Amino acid sequence: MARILITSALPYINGVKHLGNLVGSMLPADLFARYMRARGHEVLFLCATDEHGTPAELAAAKAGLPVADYCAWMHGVQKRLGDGFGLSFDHFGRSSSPQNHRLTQHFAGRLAEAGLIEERSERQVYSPTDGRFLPDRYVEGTCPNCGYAHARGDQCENCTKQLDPTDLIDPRSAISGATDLEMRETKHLYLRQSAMQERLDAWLDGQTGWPVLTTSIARKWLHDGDGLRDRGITRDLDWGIPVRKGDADWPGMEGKVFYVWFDAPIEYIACGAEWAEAQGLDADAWQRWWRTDQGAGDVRYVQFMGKDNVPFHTLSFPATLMGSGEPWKLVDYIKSFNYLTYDGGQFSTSQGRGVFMDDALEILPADAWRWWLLSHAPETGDSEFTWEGFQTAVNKDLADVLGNFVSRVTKFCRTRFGEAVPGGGEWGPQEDALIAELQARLAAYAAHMDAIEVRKSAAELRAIWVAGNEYLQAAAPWAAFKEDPDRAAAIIRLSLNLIRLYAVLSAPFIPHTADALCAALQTDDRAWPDDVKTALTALPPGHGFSVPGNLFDKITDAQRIEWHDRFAGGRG
Ligand code: B3M
Ligand code: ZN
Repeated sequence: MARILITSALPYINGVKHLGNLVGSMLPADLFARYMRARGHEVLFLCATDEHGTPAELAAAKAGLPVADYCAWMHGVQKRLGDGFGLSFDHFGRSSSPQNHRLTQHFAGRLAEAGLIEERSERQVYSPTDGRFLPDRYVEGTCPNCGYAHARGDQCENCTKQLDPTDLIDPRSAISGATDLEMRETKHLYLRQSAMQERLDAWLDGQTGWPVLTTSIARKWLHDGDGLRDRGITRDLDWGIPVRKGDADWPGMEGKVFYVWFDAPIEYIACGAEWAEAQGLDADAWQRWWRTDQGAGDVRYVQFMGKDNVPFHTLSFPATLMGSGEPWKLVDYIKSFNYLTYDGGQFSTSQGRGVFMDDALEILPADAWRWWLLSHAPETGDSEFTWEGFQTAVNKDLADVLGNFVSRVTKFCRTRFGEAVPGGGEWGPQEDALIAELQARLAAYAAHMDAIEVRKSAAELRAIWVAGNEYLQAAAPWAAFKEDPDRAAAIIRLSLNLIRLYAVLSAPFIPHTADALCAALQTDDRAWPDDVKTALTALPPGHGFSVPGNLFDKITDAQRIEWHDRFAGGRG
Protein backbone atom coordinates (compact mmCIF):
# COMPACT_ATOMS: atom_id res chain seq x y z
CA MET A 1 0.00 0.00 0.00
CA ALA A 2 1.38 3.37 -1.04
CA ARG A 3 0.54 6.86 0.17
CA ILE A 4 -0.58 9.22 -2.54
CA LEU A 5 -1.05 12.95 -2.08
CA ILE A 6 -3.18 14.50 -4.81
CA THR A 7 -3.94 18.16 -5.37
CA SER A 8 -6.03 19.83 -8.02
CA ALA A 9 -5.29 23.39 -9.08
CA LEU A 10 -7.39 25.62 -6.88
CA PRO A 11 -10.41 27.04 -8.70
CA TYR A 12 -10.61 30.81 -8.53
CA ILE A 13 -13.36 32.11 -6.34
CA ASN A 14 -14.56 34.52 -9.03
CA GLY A 15 -17.62 32.54 -10.11
CA VAL A 16 -18.99 29.16 -11.02
CA LYS A 17 -16.41 27.16 -12.99
CA HIS A 18 -17.02 26.05 -16.55
CA LEU A 19 -16.51 22.55 -17.91
CA GLY A 20 -13.07 23.50 -19.22
CA ASN A 21 -11.91 24.34 -15.70
CA LEU A 22 -13.43 21.11 -14.43
CA VAL A 23 -11.74 18.83 -16.95
CA GLY A 24 -8.43 20.69 -16.70
CA SER A 25 -7.76 19.77 -13.09
CA MET A 26 -10.48 18.83 -10.59
CA LEU A 27 -12.14 16.04 -12.55
CA PRO A 28 -9.03 14.10 -13.66
CA ALA A 29 -7.63 14.53 -10.14
CA ASP A 30 -10.82 12.96 -8.82
CA LEU A 31 -10.54 10.12 -11.32
CA PHE A 32 -7.03 9.38 -10.10
CA ALA A 33 -7.95 9.72 -6.40
CA ARG A 34 -10.88 7.34 -6.77
CA TYR A 35 -8.79 4.86 -8.70
CA MET A 36 -5.93 4.90 -6.20
CA ARG A 37 -8.35 4.40 -3.29
CA ALA A 38 -9.95 1.52 -5.18
CA ARG A 39 -6.51 -0.05 -5.51
CA GLY A 40 -6.20 0.04 -1.74
CA HIS A 41 -3.76 2.94 -1.43
CA GLU A 42 -3.93 5.61 1.22
CA VAL A 43 -4.96 8.82 -0.51
CA LEU A 44 -5.15 12.42 0.62
CA PHE A 45 -6.96 14.47 -2.02
CA LEU A 46 -6.99 18.21 -1.43
CA CYS A 47 -8.51 21.18 -3.19
CA ALA A 48 -9.67 24.64 -2.16
CA THR A 49 -10.95 27.89 -3.53
CA ASP A 50 -8.29 30.41 -4.53
CA GLU A 51 -9.72 33.52 -2.94
CA HIS A 52 -7.27 36.39 -3.12
CA GLY A 53 -6.09 38.83 -5.70
CA THR A 54 -7.70 40.95 -8.32
CA PRO A 55 -10.06 38.26 -9.70
CA ALA A 56 -11.77 38.03 -6.30
CA GLU A 57 -12.01 41.79 -5.87
CA LEU A 58 -13.35 42.32 -9.37
CA ALA A 59 -15.98 39.57 -8.99
CA ALA A 60 -17.11 40.85 -5.59
CA ALA A 61 -17.45 44.36 -6.95
CA LYS A 62 -19.54 43.05 -9.83
CA ALA A 63 -21.77 41.11 -7.40
CA GLY A 64 -22.09 44.19 -5.17
CA LEU A 65 -20.80 42.37 -2.10
CA PRO A 66 -17.94 42.95 0.33
CA VAL A 67 -15.17 40.69 -0.87
CA ALA A 68 -15.08 38.52 2.30
CA ASP A 69 -18.83 37.90 2.04
CA TYR A 70 -18.59 37.18 -1.64
CA CYS A 71 -15.84 34.61 -1.06
CA ALA A 72 -17.71 32.87 1.76
CA TRP A 73 -20.80 32.62 -0.41
CA MET A 74 -19.00 31.48 -3.56
CA HIS A 75 -16.98 28.92 -1.63
CA GLY A 76 -20.27 27.35 -0.56
CA VAL A 77 -21.55 27.41 -4.14
CA GLN A 78 -18.39 25.78 -5.49
CA LYS A 79 -18.38 23.19 -2.70
CA ARG A 80 -21.97 22.21 -3.48
CA LEU A 81 -21.27 21.94 -7.21
CA GLY A 82 -18.15 19.87 -6.57
CA ASP A 83 -20.22 17.51 -4.44
CA GLY A 84 -22.80 17.35 -7.22
CA PHE A 85 -20.11 16.23 -9.65
CA GLY A 86 -18.90 13.64 -7.17
CA LEU A 87 -15.51 15.29 -6.59
CA SER A 88 -14.23 13.24 -3.69
CA PHE A 89 -11.95 15.76 -1.99
CA ASP A 90 -10.86 14.80 1.48
CA HIS A 91 -11.09 18.51 2.14
CA PHE A 92 -12.23 21.48 0.08
CA GLY A 93 -10.56 24.36 1.82
CA ARG A 94 -10.13 28.09 1.37
CA SER A 95 -6.93 29.97 0.62
CA SER A 96 -8.22 32.68 2.97
CA SER A 97 -8.08 30.26 5.92
CA PRO A 98 -6.19 31.20 9.09
CA GLN A 99 -3.96 28.19 8.40
CA ASN A 100 -2.91 29.69 5.08
CA HIS A 101 -2.36 33.12 6.61
CA ARG A 102 0.03 31.59 9.12
CA LEU A 103 1.88 29.38 6.64
CA THR A 104 2.22 32.06 3.96
CA GLN A 105 3.66 34.50 6.47
CA HIS A 106 5.91 31.73 7.74
CA PHE A 107 7.29 31.01 4.25
CA ALA A 108 7.87 34.71 3.60
CA GLY A 109 9.81 34.92 6.86
CA ARG A 110 11.95 31.91 6.01
CA LEU A 111 12.66 33.17 2.51
CA ALA A 112 13.66 36.55 3.90
CA GLU A 113 16.05 34.91 6.38
CA ALA A 114 17.55 32.92 3.52
CA GLY A 115 18.20 36.16 1.65
CA LEU A 116 15.79 35.24 -1.11
CA ILE A 117 13.51 38.23 -0.74
CA GLU A 118 14.47 41.67 -1.89
CA GLU A 119 12.68 44.95 -1.24
CA ARG A 120 12.45 47.07 -4.33
CA SER A 121 11.17 50.54 -4.84
CA GLU A 122 9.58 50.58 -8.20
CA ARG A 123 7.26 52.44 -10.41
CA GLN A 124 3.91 50.81 -10.87
CA VAL A 125 0.86 51.46 -12.93
CA TYR A 126 -1.36 54.02 -11.24
CA SER A 127 -4.74 55.14 -12.53
CA PRO A 128 -5.73 58.70 -11.62
CA THR A 129 -9.22 57.98 -12.97
CA ASP A 130 -9.63 55.06 -10.56
CA GLY A 131 -7.59 56.67 -7.78
CA ARG A 132 -5.48 53.55 -7.15
CA PHE A 133 -2.61 51.36 -8.23
CA LEU A 134 -3.60 48.78 -10.83
CA PRO A 135 -1.92 45.46 -10.16
CA ASP A 136 -2.34 42.28 -12.24
CA ARG A 137 -5.76 41.88 -13.77
CA TYR A 138 -6.66 45.47 -13.11
CA VAL A 139 -4.62 46.16 -16.24
CA GLU A 140 -5.32 44.68 -19.66
CA GLY A 141 -3.49 45.11 -22.93
CA THR A 142 -1.59 43.42 -25.73
CA CYS A 143 0.84 40.59 -24.94
CA PRO A 144 4.43 41.58 -25.80
CA ASN A 145 5.25 37.93 -26.44
CA CYS A 146 2.50 36.76 -28.78
CA GLY A 147 0.46 39.83 -29.63
CA TYR A 148 -2.76 38.55 -28.01
CA ALA A 149 -4.93 41.65 -27.56
CA HIS A 150 -6.65 40.68 -24.31
CA ALA A 151 -3.67 39.72 -22.16
CA ARG A 152 -4.00 40.38 -18.46
CA GLY A 153 -1.39 42.10 -16.35
CA ASP A 154 -0.40 38.89 -14.58
CA GLN A 155 -0.27 36.38 -17.40
CA CYS A 156 -1.11 35.98 -21.06
CA GLU A 157 -3.86 33.37 -21.35
CA ASN A 158 -2.86 32.73 -24.94
CA CYS A 159 0.86 31.89 -24.64
CA THR A 160 1.08 31.28 -20.82
CA LYS A 161 3.86 33.86 -20.38
CA GLN A 162 3.99 35.34 -16.90
CA LEU A 163 3.74 39.09 -17.20
CA ASP A 164 3.91 42.25 -15.18
CA PRO A 165 1.33 44.93 -15.89
CA THR A 166 4.12 47.17 -17.19
CA ASP A 167 4.95 44.61 -19.89
CA LEU A 168 1.63 45.13 -21.66
CA ILE A 169 1.39 47.11 -24.86
CA ASP A 170 -1.42 49.71 -24.96
CA PRO A 171 -2.43 49.11 -21.33
CA ARG A 172 -5.85 50.10 -20.03
CA SER A 173 -7.66 49.91 -16.67
CA ALA A 174 -9.87 46.85 -16.28
CA ILE A 175 -12.05 48.84 -13.88
CA SER A 176 -12.78 51.93 -15.92
CA GLY A 177 -11.12 51.33 -19.27
CA ALA A 178 -9.02 54.44 -18.63
CA THR A 179 -5.88 54.68 -20.73
CA ASP A 180 -4.40 57.74 -18.98
CA LEU A 181 -2.30 55.46 -16.80
CA GLU A 182 0.85 56.72 -15.16
CA MET A 183 3.73 55.29 -13.21
CA ARG A 184 4.08 55.96 -9.51
CA GLU A 185 6.63 54.92 -6.93
CA THR A 186 5.76 52.10 -4.50
CA LYS A 187 7.72 49.51 -2.54
CA HIS A 188 7.35 45.76 -3.02
CA LEU A 189 8.92 42.44 -2.13
CA TYR A 190 10.48 40.28 -4.80
CA LEU A 191 11.19 36.57 -4.63
CA ARG A 192 14.68 36.12 -6.05
CA GLN A 193 13.82 33.27 -8.37
CA SER A 194 16.91 34.07 -10.42
CA ALA A 195 19.03 32.99 -7.46
CA MET A 196 17.21 29.65 -7.52
CA GLN A 197 17.70 29.00 -11.22
CA GLU A 198 20.35 26.31 -10.86
CA ARG A 199 18.56 24.45 -8.09
CA LEU A 200 15.32 24.46 -10.05
CA ASP A 201 17.10 23.35 -13.18
CA ALA A 202 18.76 20.44 -11.36
CA TRP A 203 15.49 19.46 -9.71
CA LEU A 204 13.63 19.48 -13.04
CA ASP A 205 16.43 17.43 -14.59
CA GLY A 206 15.87 14.80 -11.94
CA GLN A 207 12.19 14.38 -12.82
CA THR A 208 11.74 11.57 -15.27
CA GLY A 209 8.68 10.60 -17.20
CA TRP A 210 6.81 13.87 -16.81
CA PRO A 211 4.38 14.79 -19.60
CA VAL A 212 6.08 16.77 -22.35
CA LEU A 213 3.45 19.48 -21.96
CA THR A 214 4.63 20.03 -18.39
CA THR A 215 8.39 19.95 -18.94
CA SER A 216 8.37 21.95 -22.15
CA ILE A 217 6.56 24.85 -20.49
CA ALA A 218 8.86 24.73 -17.45
CA ARG A 219 12.02 24.64 -19.55
CA LYS A 220 10.77 27.38 -21.81
CA TRP A 221 10.50 29.89 -18.97
CA LEU A 222 13.60 28.60 -17.22
CA HIS A 223 15.86 29.05 -20.22
CA ASP A 224 14.19 31.61 -22.44
CA GLY A 225 15.99 34.89 -22.90
CA ASP A 226 17.46 36.18 -19.68
CA GLY A 227 16.40 33.15 -17.64
CA LEU A 228 14.10 33.03 -14.67
CA ARG A 229 12.86 36.42 -13.56
CA ASP A 230 12.41 37.55 -9.99
CA ARG A 231 8.73 37.84 -9.12
CA GLY A 232 6.95 40.51 -7.16
CA ILE A 233 5.14 38.76 -4.32
CA THR A 234 3.29 41.69 -2.78
CA ARG A 235 0.45 43.91 -3.96
CA ASP A 236 -1.28 47.17 -3.12
CA LEU A 237 -4.64 45.55 -2.44
CA ASP A 238 -6.97 45.44 0.56
CA TRP A 239 -7.99 41.79 0.34
CA GLY A 240 -5.35 39.16 0.92
CA ILE A 241 -2.83 37.90 3.42
CA PRO A 242 -1.14 40.83 5.18
CA VAL A 243 2.59 41.01 4.55
CA ARG A 244 4.38 39.81 7.66
CA LYS A 245 7.70 38.13 8.34
CA GLY A 246 6.45 35.08 10.20
CA ASP A 247 4.89 36.50 13.38
CA ALA A 248 6.62 39.85 13.05
CA ASP A 249 5.68 43.07 11.31
CA TRP A 250 7.47 43.89 8.08
CA PRO A 251 8.48 47.53 8.29
CA GLY A 252 7.56 49.46 5.19
CA MET A 253 5.05 46.84 4.04
CA GLU A 254 2.11 48.06 6.09
CA GLY A 255 -1.20 47.86 4.26
CA LYS A 256 0.13 45.51 1.58
CA VAL A 257 -0.81 41.91 0.98
CA PHE A 258 0.91 38.93 -0.61
CA TYR A 259 0.36 38.31 -4.28
CA VAL A 260 -2.30 35.67 -4.90
CA TRP A 261 0.12 33.39 -6.76
CA PHE A 262 2.43 33.44 -3.74
CA ASP A 263 -0.19 32.29 -1.25
CA ALA A 264 -2.36 30.05 -3.48
CA PRO A 265 0.02 27.08 -3.82
CA ILE A 266 0.89 27.34 -0.12
CA GLU A 267 -2.81 26.62 0.42
CA TYR A 268 -2.17 23.08 -0.82
CA ILE A 269 -0.27 22.60 2.42
CA ALA A 270 -2.56 24.76 4.55
CA CYS A 271 -5.48 22.75 3.20
CA GLY A 272 -3.87 19.69 4.74
CA ALA A 273 -3.83 21.53 8.06
CA GLU A 274 -7.49 22.54 7.54
CA TRP A 275 -8.33 18.92 6.81
CA ALA A 276 -6.61 17.68 9.96
CA GLU A 277 -8.38 20.26 12.10
CA ALA A 278 -11.74 19.46 10.56
CA GLN A 279 -11.14 15.77 11.33
CA GLY A 280 -10.13 16.52 14.90
CA LEU A 281 -6.58 15.31 14.19
CA ASP A 282 -3.34 16.85 15.38
CA ALA A 283 -0.57 18.46 13.33
CA ASP A 284 1.24 15.14 12.85
CA ALA A 285 -1.70 13.95 10.76
CA TRP A 286 -1.05 16.48 7.99
CA GLN A 287 2.69 16.79 8.43
CA ARG A 288 3.18 13.11 7.60
CA TRP A 289 1.93 14.09 4.14
CA TRP A 290 3.84 17.30 3.77
CA ARG A 291 7.10 17.15 5.74
CA THR A 292 9.78 14.73 4.66
CA ASP A 293 11.14 14.81 8.23
CA GLN A 294 7.70 13.64 9.43
CA GLY A 295 7.26 10.67 7.13
CA ALA A 296 6.32 12.32 3.83
CA GLY A 297 9.48 10.91 2.25
CA ASP A 298 7.54 7.93 0.98
CA VAL A 299 4.53 9.89 -0.19
CA ARG A 300 4.00 10.18 -3.94
CA TYR A 301 2.69 13.69 -4.65
CA VAL A 302 0.78 14.24 -7.89
CA GLN A 303 -0.57 17.61 -9.04
CA PHE A 304 -3.24 18.25 -11.69
CA MET A 305 -3.60 21.53 -13.55
CA GLY A 306 -4.25 23.36 -16.81
CA LYS A 307 -1.19 24.29 -18.84
CA ASP A 308 -1.42 27.98 -17.92
CA ASN A 309 -0.70 27.03 -14.31
CA VAL A 310 2.43 25.04 -15.07
CA PRO A 311 5.02 27.84 -14.65
CA PHE A 312 3.81 28.56 -11.12
CA HIS A 313 3.96 24.90 -10.13
CA THR A 314 7.27 24.00 -11.77
CA LEU A 315 9.14 27.19 -10.89
CA SER A 316 7.57 29.63 -8.40
CA PHE A 317 6.13 27.18 -5.87
CA PRO A 318 9.17 24.86 -5.80
CA ALA A 319 11.31 28.00 -5.38
CA THR A 320 9.24 28.90 -2.31
CA LEU A 321 9.50 25.41 -0.83
CA MET A 322 13.19 24.88 -1.57
CA GLY A 323 14.09 28.41 -0.61
CA SER A 324 12.56 27.97 2.84
CA GLY A 325 15.39 25.55 3.67
CA GLU A 326 12.82 23.33 5.36
CA PRO A 327 12.00 19.73 4.43
CA TRP A 328 8.73 20.27 2.58
CA LYS A 329 7.43 17.62 0.22
CA LEU A 330 7.96 18.56 -3.42
CA VAL A 331 5.74 17.38 -6.25
CA ASP A 332 6.65 14.05 -7.86
CA TYR A 333 4.49 14.25 -10.96
CA ILE A 334 2.63 17.06 -12.66
CA LYS A 335 -0.23 16.12 -14.94
CA SER A 336 -1.17 19.10 -17.06
CA PHE A 337 -3.91 19.64 -19.61
CA ASN A 338 -4.52 21.66 -22.72
CA TYR A 339 -7.73 23.59 -23.17
CA LEU A 340 -11.26 22.45 -23.79
CA THR A 341 -12.89 24.64 -26.42
CA TYR A 342 -16.60 25.19 -26.79
CA ASP A 343 -18.36 24.83 -30.09
CA GLY A 344 -15.73 26.46 -32.25
CA GLY A 345 -14.50 29.04 -29.73
CA GLN A 346 -13.17 29.39 -26.20
CA PHE A 347 -14.96 28.78 -22.95
CA SER A 348 -14.90 32.14 -21.25
CA THR A 349 -15.76 33.06 -17.69
CA SER A 350 -15.73 36.77 -18.42
CA GLN A 351 -18.04 36.40 -21.41
CA GLY A 352 -20.12 33.61 -19.86
CA ARG A 353 -19.52 31.47 -22.93
CA GLY A 354 -19.94 27.69 -22.69
CA VAL A 355 -21.48 25.34 -20.18
CA PHE A 356 -20.84 26.00 -16.49
CA MET A 357 -20.99 23.49 -13.67
CA ASP A 358 -24.37 24.64 -12.38
CA ASP A 359 -25.98 24.59 -15.85
CA ALA A 360 -24.55 21.16 -16.51
CA LEU A 361 -26.00 19.56 -13.39
CA GLU A 362 -29.33 21.22 -14.04
CA ILE A 363 -29.79 19.48 -17.38
CA LEU A 364 -28.15 16.07 -16.94
CA PRO A 365 -26.72 13.81 -14.23
CA ALA A 366 -23.08 14.29 -13.30
CA ASP A 367 -21.96 10.94 -14.71
CA ALA A 368 -22.98 11.88 -18.26
CA TRP A 369 -20.68 14.91 -18.04
CA ARG A 370 -17.94 13.04 -16.27
CA TRP A 371 -17.90 10.40 -18.96
CA TRP A 372 -17.80 12.78 -21.86
CA LEU A 373 -15.27 15.12 -20.28
CA LEU A 374 -12.87 12.42 -19.15
CA SER A 375 -13.11 10.40 -22.35
CA HIS A 376 -12.29 13.62 -24.23
CA ALA A 377 -9.77 15.08 -21.79
CA PRO A 378 -7.50 17.58 -23.60
CA GLU A 379 -4.30 15.64 -23.05
CA THR A 380 -2.37 15.66 -26.31
CA GLY A 381 -3.94 18.83 -27.66
CA ASP A 382 -7.01 20.97 -27.17
CA SER A 383 -10.34 19.16 -27.45
CA GLU A 384 -13.64 20.60 -28.43
CA PHE A 385 -17.01 20.27 -26.80
CA THR A 386 -19.85 20.01 -29.30
CA TRP A 387 -23.40 19.07 -28.47
CA GLU A 388 -23.36 16.47 -31.26
CA GLY A 389 -20.29 14.77 -29.86
CA PHE A 390 -21.71 14.87 -26.37
CA GLN A 391 -25.01 13.38 -27.52
CA THR A 392 -23.21 10.59 -29.34
CA ALA A 393 -21.02 9.67 -26.37
CA VAL A 394 -23.87 9.62 -23.89
CA ASN A 395 -26.26 7.73 -26.16
CA LYS A 396 -23.79 5.21 -27.51
CA ASP A 397 -21.28 4.53 -24.76
CA LEU A 398 -23.48 4.95 -21.73
CA ALA A 399 -27.02 4.14 -22.87
CA ASP A 400 -26.48 1.67 -25.75
CA VAL A 401 -23.44 -0.16 -24.43
CA LEU A 402 -23.34 -0.08 -20.62
CA GLY A 403 -26.97 0.77 -19.84
CA ASN A 404 -28.37 -1.68 -22.34
CA PHE A 405 -26.25 -4.54 -21.05
CA VAL A 406 -27.40 -3.99 -17.48
CA SER A 407 -31.00 -3.64 -18.50
CA ARG A 408 -31.12 -6.73 -20.71
CA VAL A 409 -29.37 -8.97 -18.21
CA THR A 410 -31.33 -7.95 -15.14
CA LYS A 411 -34.71 -7.91 -16.89
CA PHE A 412 -34.16 -11.24 -18.59
CA CYS A 413 -33.15 -12.82 -15.30
CA ARG A 414 -36.15 -11.39 -13.48
CA THR A 415 -38.50 -12.79 -16.13
CA ARG A 416 -36.94 -16.26 -16.43
CA PHE A 417 -35.28 -16.98 -13.10
CA GLY A 418 -36.55 -14.36 -10.67
CA GLU A 419 -34.57 -11.67 -8.84
CA ALA A 420 -31.67 -13.78 -7.65
CA VAL A 421 -28.49 -15.06 -9.30
CA PRO A 422 -29.47 -18.35 -10.98
CA GLY A 423 -27.62 -21.60 -10.29
CA GLY A 424 -27.05 -24.47 -12.70
CA GLY A 425 -25.16 -24.94 -15.95
CA GLU A 426 -21.48 -24.62 -16.70
CA TRP A 427 -19.21 -22.08 -18.30
CA GLY A 428 -17.76 -23.16 -21.63
CA PRO A 429 -15.48 -21.85 -24.39
CA GLN A 430 -17.44 -18.63 -24.88
CA GLU A 431 -16.95 -17.73 -21.23
CA ASP A 432 -13.28 -18.71 -21.34
CA ALA A 433 -12.74 -16.44 -24.32
CA LEU A 434 -14.52 -13.53 -22.64
CA ILE A 435 -12.57 -14.00 -19.42
CA ALA A 436 -9.27 -14.08 -21.32
CA GLU A 437 -10.18 -10.89 -23.15
CA LEU A 438 -11.28 -9.14 -19.96
CA GLN A 439 -8.13 -10.20 -18.15
CA ALA A 440 -5.96 -8.64 -20.85
CA ARG A 441 -8.08 -5.48 -21.00
CA LEU A 442 -8.08 -5.15 -17.23
CA ALA A 443 -4.28 -5.12 -17.25
CA ALA A 444 -4.24 -2.48 -19.98
CA TYR A 445 -6.85 -0.39 -18.15
CA ALA A 446 -4.89 -0.49 -14.89
CA ALA A 447 -1.66 0.40 -16.69
CA HIS A 448 -3.30 3.46 -18.31
CA MET A 449 -4.86 4.54 -15.04
CA ASP A 450 -1.53 4.15 -13.21
CA ALA A 451 0.07 6.32 -15.88
CA ILE A 452 -2.80 8.87 -15.67
CA GLU A 453 -3.51 8.42 -19.36
CA VAL A 454 -7.09 9.56 -19.08
CA ARG A 455 -8.37 9.10 -22.63
CA LYS A 456 -6.66 5.76 -23.08
CA SER A 457 -8.17 4.58 -19.81
CA ALA A 458 -11.62 5.64 -20.98
CA ALA A 459 -11.16 3.87 -24.30
CA GLU A 460 -10.14 0.66 -22.54
CA LEU A 461 -13.07 0.86 -20.14
CA ARG A 462 -15.41 1.31 -23.09
CA ALA A 463 -13.85 -1.75 -24.73
CA ILE A 464 -14.49 -3.70 -21.53
CA TRP A 465 -18.17 -2.73 -21.69
CA VAL A 466 -18.32 -3.63 -25.38
CA ALA A 467 -16.81 -7.07 -24.73
CA GLY A 468 -19.68 -7.90 -22.37
CA ASN A 469 -22.27 -6.78 -24.89
CA GLU A 470 -20.72 -8.83 -27.64
CA TYR A 471 -20.55 -11.86 -25.40
CA LEU A 472 -24.21 -11.49 -24.45
CA GLN A 473 -25.21 -11.10 -28.08
CA ALA A 474 -23.26 -14.22 -29.11
CA ALA A 475 -24.22 -16.38 -26.11
CA ALA A 476 -27.88 -15.34 -26.56
CA PRO A 477 -29.38 -16.63 -23.30
CA TRP A 478 -32.91 -15.88 -24.62
CA ALA A 479 -32.35 -18.50 -27.35
CA ALA A 480 -30.50 -20.94 -25.08
CA PHE A 481 -33.30 -20.80 -22.54
CA LYS A 482 -35.71 -22.64 -24.85
CA GLU A 483 -33.46 -25.70 -25.31
CA ASP A 484 -31.31 -25.65 -22.21
CA PRO A 485 -32.36 -23.39 -19.29
CA ASP A 486 -29.24 -24.37 -17.33
CA ARG A 487 -27.04 -22.98 -20.08
CA ALA A 488 -29.02 -19.73 -19.99
CA ALA A 489 -28.60 -19.67 -16.20
CA ALA A 490 -24.82 -19.98 -16.53
CA ILE A 491 -24.69 -17.10 -19.02
CA ILE A 492 -26.84 -14.89 -16.82
CA ARG A 493 -24.88 -15.77 -13.70
CA LEU A 494 -21.74 -14.57 -15.41
CA SER A 495 -23.46 -11.49 -16.77
CA LEU A 496 -24.85 -10.41 -13.40
CA ASN A 497 -21.39 -10.80 -11.96
CA LEU A 498 -20.02 -8.81 -14.86
CA ILE A 499 -22.31 -5.94 -13.88
CA ARG A 500 -20.65 -5.92 -10.48
CA LEU A 501 -17.25 -5.97 -12.12
CA TYR A 502 -18.31 -3.05 -14.33
CA ALA A 503 -19.40 -1.11 -11.25
CA VAL A 504 -15.99 -1.60 -9.63
CA LEU A 505 -13.96 -0.75 -12.73
CA SER A 506 -16.17 2.15 -13.84
CA ALA A 507 -16.53 3.82 -10.44
CA PRO A 508 -13.62 6.27 -10.93
CA PHE A 509 -15.31 7.57 -14.10
CA ILE A 510 -19.00 7.29 -13.21
CA PRO A 511 -19.26 6.91 -9.43
CA HIS A 512 -22.99 7.61 -9.14
CA THR A 513 -23.80 4.91 -11.67
CA ALA A 514 -21.45 2.51 -9.91
CA ASP A 515 -23.31 3.16 -6.65
CA ALA A 516 -26.65 2.51 -8.35
CA LEU A 517 -25.35 -0.75 -9.80
CA CYS A 518 -23.98 -1.97 -6.48
CA ALA A 519 -27.25 -1.04 -4.78
CA ALA A 520 -29.25 -2.98 -7.39
CA LEU A 521 -26.94 -5.95 -6.97
CA GLN A 522 -27.23 -5.67 -3.19
CA THR A 523 -23.48 -5.81 -2.73
CA ASP A 524 -20.77 -3.76 -1.05
CA ASP A 525 -18.03 -5.92 -2.50
CA ARG A 526 -15.97 -3.40 -4.41
CA ALA A 527 -12.66 -5.19 -4.24
CA TRP A 528 -10.50 -4.42 -7.25
CA PRO A 529 -10.23 -7.65 -9.27
CA ASP A 530 -6.90 -9.39 -9.67
CA ASP A 531 -8.27 -12.47 -11.33
CA VAL A 532 -11.29 -11.87 -13.56
CA LYS A 533 -12.57 -15.43 -13.30
CA THR A 534 -12.66 -15.26 -9.51
CA ALA A 535 -14.24 -11.80 -9.59
CA LEU A 536 -17.03 -13.21 -11.77
CA THR A 537 -18.07 -15.59 -9.00
CA ALA A 538 -18.40 -12.95 -6.27
CA LEU A 539 -22.20 -13.08 -6.42
CA PRO A 540 -23.12 -16.74 -5.81
CA PRO A 541 -26.30 -18.51 -6.91
CA GLY A 542 -29.22 -17.36 -4.81
CA HIS A 543 -27.81 -13.85 -4.25
CA GLY A 544 -30.72 -11.40 -4.59
CA PHE A 545 -30.79 -8.32 -6.81
CA SER A 546 -33.29 -5.87 -8.21
CA VAL A 547 -33.62 -4.41 -11.67
CA PRO A 548 -32.22 -0.86 -11.52
CA GLY A 549 -34.20 2.03 -12.94
CA ASN A 550 -33.11 3.44 -16.28
CA LEU A 551 -29.42 4.25 -15.84
CA PHE A 552 -28.97 6.73 -18.67
CA ASP A 553 -31.62 8.63 -20.58
CA LYS A 554 -30.71 9.21 -24.18
CA ILE A 555 -30.26 12.79 -25.32
CA THR A 556 -32.90 13.51 -27.96
CA ASP A 557 -32.25 15.64 -31.01
CA ALA A 558 -34.77 18.16 -29.67
CA GLN A 559 -32.84 18.46 -26.40
CA ARG A 560 -29.55 18.79 -28.22
CA ILE A 561 -30.89 21.64 -30.35
CA GLU A 562 -32.50 23.35 -27.38
CA TRP A 563 -29.31 23.23 -25.31
CA HIS A 564 -27.17 24.29 -28.23
CA ASP A 565 -29.30 27.40 -28.66
CA ARG A 566 -29.67 28.06 -24.97
CA PHE A 567 -25.92 28.11 -24.37
CA ALA A 568 -24.96 29.96 -27.54
CA GLY A 569 -25.60 33.42 -26.11
CA GLY A 570 -23.57 33.46 -22.91
CA ARG A 571 -24.90 33.80 -19.41
CA GLY A 572 -24.39 37.51 -18.97
N1 B3M B 1 -6.60 29.69 -9.32
C1 B3M B 1 -5.73 29.53 -11.59
C2 B3M B 1 -6.79 28.73 -12.21
O1 B3M B 1 -7.83 28.47 -11.62
C3 B3M B 1 -5.46 29.36 -10.14
C4 B3M B 1 -4.86 28.08 -9.76
C5 B3M B 1 -4.17 28.14 -8.46
S1 B3M B 1 -3.35 26.68 -8.10
C6 B3M B 1 -2.44 27.00 -6.73
O2 B3M B 1 -6.58 28.41 -13.34
ZN1 ZN C 1 0.95 35.97 -25.11
